[in-house]
Amino acid sequence: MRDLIPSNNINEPDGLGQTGAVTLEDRPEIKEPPMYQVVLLNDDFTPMEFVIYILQSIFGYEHERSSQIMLAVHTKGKGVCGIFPKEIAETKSHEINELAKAHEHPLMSDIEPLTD
Ligand code: TYC
Repeated sequence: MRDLIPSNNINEPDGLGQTGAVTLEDRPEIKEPPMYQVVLLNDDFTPMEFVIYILQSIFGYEHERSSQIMLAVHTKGKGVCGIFPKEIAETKSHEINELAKAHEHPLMSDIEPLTD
């Protein structure tokens, strides 16, 4: 019976065997983007208040929280200041490094992939 139906009938509008129908999955898989942590590195010269200012302006932390993160980096050598999708993490790290350079401080940050 199938042979009697022309290929460009209403079920195959383009005549190429394509119905144009879209199949929706019952439970579409929602993939979360891979996340990256922005890591701040300690150095001996960048003023503590400058690091606090960076954390407030780039990450939106309040002074108290920024101070805690800065002191953790100061004592441990490095520390995570936020976790974001790759492009946002790259932008924030780049902003830190550029601001530090503009103020002639050696402060550096980097990003690291988070594998869960
Ligand atoms: N160690 C610096 C100082 O004693 C302060 C500092 C903290 C620098 C954190 C960088 O990521 C840093 N002035």
